[in-house]
Amino acid sequence: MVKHTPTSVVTIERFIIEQERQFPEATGQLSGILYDIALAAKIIASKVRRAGLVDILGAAGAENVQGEMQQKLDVFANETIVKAMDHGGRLCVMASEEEPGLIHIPDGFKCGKYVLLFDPLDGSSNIDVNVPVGTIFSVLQKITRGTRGEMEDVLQPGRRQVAAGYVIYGSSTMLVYTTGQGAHGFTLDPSIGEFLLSHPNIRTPSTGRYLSVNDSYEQYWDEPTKALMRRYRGLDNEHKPLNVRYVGSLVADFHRNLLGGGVFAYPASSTAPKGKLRLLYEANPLAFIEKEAGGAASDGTRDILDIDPTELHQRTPLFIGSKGEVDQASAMLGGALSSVGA
Ligand code: FDP
Repeated sequence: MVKHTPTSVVTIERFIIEQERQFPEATGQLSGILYDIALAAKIIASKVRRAGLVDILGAAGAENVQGEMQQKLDVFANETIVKAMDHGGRLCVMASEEEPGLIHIPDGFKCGKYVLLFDPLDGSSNIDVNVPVGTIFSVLQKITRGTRGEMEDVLQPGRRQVAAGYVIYGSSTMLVYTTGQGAHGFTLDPSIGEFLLSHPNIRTPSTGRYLSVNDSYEQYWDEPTKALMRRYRGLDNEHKPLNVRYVGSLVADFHRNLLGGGVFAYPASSTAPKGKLRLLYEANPLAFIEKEAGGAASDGTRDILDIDPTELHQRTPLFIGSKGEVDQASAMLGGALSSVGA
C-alpha cells in the first residue's frame, strides 16, 4: 500500500480505491456509496457557506419527527443526500433524522445490499448564528432476504456497521470516515472542489483535554452523573480538571475532542431519561469512528456499539471520547465498558 505523507496530494477518490484494492473480493459498491456521500457533502457545503448571503435561513414551517423546528437547510440537506444516493443500485433502504419512516428506493431503480442511515444536518439550531454544523452517516449491510430493505435491516447494533463518518461544515469542510481500517480525515479544497487527505489514521489521545457537556441540565442529573461531572472538572480534588468546551453542535464538539482528546457527554436526566441523541445515526457512527481512533463510547452502562436498537429514532445517553474519560463514566455510572484502571 502507498504510504501517504502530509506532502502527497491524495484525493478521497484515490484513497477509497487504494483501500478497496486491499480486498480483492470487494465489488466496489461500498466505495460508490462513499463517493456519493462525498458529492452530497460538497453540495451541502456550498449551500451552507452561502447561508448567510441568501434568504434561506429560518424555519421551513414543518416540524420534524422529533418535534423540533426544521430549518430550510435541513430539508435541503436531506433531499440532497436522498437524491445522491437513491439511484446508484447500492442501497436497499435509507433512514434519516428528518423522516419518520424508512426511505425506500424508488421503483425503477435497482436495490443493492447496503443500508444508509443519516442525520443530514446536525446542530441545525446553530445555522443562523454561523456555528459549525455537520452531517453524520452510518452504513450497514442488508440482512433480510427480499430485494427491498426492511426495518430489520436498519435496526442492527452499531458493531455491524461497515462504514461510518461525518462531515463538518466549519472554517473548512472536512469529511472523516472509517470502513474499519482506521479513521481518516479529508479537507475540502474549495478551489478545486476535491476532498484531500489531511488527517490520515487519526488517533485520539488516551486521556482527555476537553469536557463537552451542557451543564445547565445539572439539576436534572442523578447523583452518580453529578459526581462524574465533578470528577471531570477536578472538583473531587483528586483529578486535574478538563477544559470545558461546548459548542452545542455535536459534530463540532466531537471533532474537536477527537483531535484534542476529551469527552463529549450527553447524559440521561429526569427531563430526558434516554438522553437526547439518536442511537442509529448519531451515536453509532461517531462511536465507530471513535473506536477506530483508539477511543470509546458508552451510554454509561454499555458500549454504544453493543446496543440492540428497537426503534428507528431511538435516543441514547452518550459518553464518547478518550478511553480514560469514557471508562470513568462507565465505572461511576454502573457499566464496565473495558478494563477500568481507576
Ligand atoms: P440541535 O438540537 O441543534 O440539532 O442532535 C441535536 C443537537 O443539536 C446536537 O448537535 C447537539 O450536541 C445537541 O443537540 C445540543 O443539545 P442541547 O441544546 O440540549 O445542549
